[in-house]
Amino acid sequence: MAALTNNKYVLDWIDEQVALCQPDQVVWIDGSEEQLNALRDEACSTGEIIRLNPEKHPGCFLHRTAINDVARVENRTFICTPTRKEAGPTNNWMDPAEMYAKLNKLYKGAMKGRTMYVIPYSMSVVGSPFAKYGIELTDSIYVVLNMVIMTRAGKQVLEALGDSPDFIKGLHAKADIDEENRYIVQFPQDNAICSVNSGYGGNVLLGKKCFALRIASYLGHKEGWLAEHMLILGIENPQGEIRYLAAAFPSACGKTNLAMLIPPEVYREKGWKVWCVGDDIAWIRIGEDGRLWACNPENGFFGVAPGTNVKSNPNALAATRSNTIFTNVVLNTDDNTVWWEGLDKNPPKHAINWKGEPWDCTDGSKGAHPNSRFTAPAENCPCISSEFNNPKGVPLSAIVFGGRRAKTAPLVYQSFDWDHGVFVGSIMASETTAAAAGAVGVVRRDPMAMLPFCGYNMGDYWQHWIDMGKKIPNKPKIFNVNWFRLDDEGHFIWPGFGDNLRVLEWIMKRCFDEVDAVETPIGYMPNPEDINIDGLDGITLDTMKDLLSVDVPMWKEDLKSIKEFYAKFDEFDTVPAELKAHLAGLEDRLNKAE
Ligand code: GTP
Ligand code: SPV
Ligand code: MN
Repeated sequence: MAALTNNKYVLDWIDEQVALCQPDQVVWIDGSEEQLNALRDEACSTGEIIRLNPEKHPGCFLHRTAINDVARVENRTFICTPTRKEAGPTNNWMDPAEMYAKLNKLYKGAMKGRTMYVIPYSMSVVGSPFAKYGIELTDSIYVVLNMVIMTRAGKQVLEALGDSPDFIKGLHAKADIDEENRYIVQFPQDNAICSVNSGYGGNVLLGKKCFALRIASYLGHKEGWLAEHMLILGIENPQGEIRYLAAAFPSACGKTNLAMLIPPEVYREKGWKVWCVGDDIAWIRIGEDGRLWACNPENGFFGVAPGTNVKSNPNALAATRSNTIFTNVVLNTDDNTVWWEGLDKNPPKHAINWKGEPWDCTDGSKGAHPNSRFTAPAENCPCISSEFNNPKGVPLSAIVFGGRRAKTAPLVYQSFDWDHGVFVGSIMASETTAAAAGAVGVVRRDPMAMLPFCGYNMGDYWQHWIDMGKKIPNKPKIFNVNWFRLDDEGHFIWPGFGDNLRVLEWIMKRCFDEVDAVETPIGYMPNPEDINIDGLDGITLDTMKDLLSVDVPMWKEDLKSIKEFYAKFDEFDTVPAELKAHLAGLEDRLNKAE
């Protein structure tokens, strides 16, 4: 097939990868429906994807990954910089030359008998000054079909790139889906990403975590902006004013749900609305007006399926009705539709589980994988923001950090100032989830929800946040939230989901000086009566007092683990002095509070 560009940097690089991987043919993805339909048909004929019920799910497909390949693999993800210091203590590191040698052995001949697809794609709106371009080479039609949903992909990207060398090179080969030889590797200095032996989501959709977070965070550090694991949403109040915030929660901790929330009835009646700008990634720059502006570089949602239902997230559900790819959910063989745990209380009687086996919903096993996902076009979402396609993004009034903590972290608190907010982000901790391979439910430090996604030394990243603060005349205020506090019986105390707007309302009021707060050792907290609990069943002022309490002994326990975490950086001495001072300040205030 003829190349879709004359760009010699692109052509030379592809020639090299073709010589290495030895595909039978090379197919350029132009983005046309005609070409995509042909690929869908081909993938259906080989069983790679299954076409779902065209009435109930027009344009939708199901895909099952290999059972050893269902989540990101953090222990096999590397940042290959010339020195280990540049990657820092929280990333796996290998010398670039050594890693290339290892990878080249795995790529050699890996596409024999297969087709190499060339996917030109753009993160953010094609042609805008804020867009960045990538080319992903892959031997997976599933990857092609996901990338055209998740990014702006096709020949218009090559036209916008022209003859520039400024693009991110991504090479993905499924090879043998061998977990022992699975590698997800970023080479920030080379603008290059290599992925081999996986066919799952974040490991292979290279525009997402690999480019838009790991490589982009490295570029942001060099160029003076931020690439963050954040949702972006707008809250429209009854006066019709829209105020925006961005929020970083670790994987499977509620970004998609918060980004699309439907206000509780008592709010809806008054005219409150929430608009979704993004659900996973934010690129944040300082605007000419001195505020921070955030845009979502993606074009779709790669969302967690389990738990998504008409009540928890009707907007996400609506977004998945058409032109969506489902991965690792249950197939209902009676009507060719999909199901997952938490969708409704009627699991299908005749079904195939995520592993491709006949599934009896009464046998106690899960039908869908806990990290099963939907890939849905952003334009399908009923609450998509009118600013979604504005490459400048939206101005931020607040930045919110949050994690999944059964104890310790209160429902919400506000940092004293920007630097303290950076400290609050740096000490974030959360229980691990099924989004990454490994144990689930273990508390770990996950600064700014970027532990698996920061493309350089995390200490330098914190310093970059501190330095950014000095350059932003109109800084957003910084908060921390926790929707996941448990009672003694192990139930969530806070109802969460749409009701989280009640907390966001307080946050926005703080940003516009419309409500007072109480000063505590950890930050400013709401007066319990200042969170609106109208219309909430079973939540009283006492519940709010409990959710908003600071347990000093527990925080002192946490201090130990924060210190241990910071100590990891001693080797390179990259923890900013500002953060060390804030740690000492927190300890001091906790001591005085006893
Ligand atoms: P990634 O796509 O992995 O980055 O995840 P995410 O941060 O977008 O998480 P998502 O919104 O998909 O939520 C993950 C899980 O948390 C789902 O099972 C949700 O049902 C659950 N969840 C989300 N919001 C809340 C909440 O407010 N309260 C409770 N209790 N659970 C929630
Ligand atoms: C996450 O794990 O944070 C995700 C899913 O958003 S993945 O694309 O697999 O990284
Ligand atoms: Mn994510």
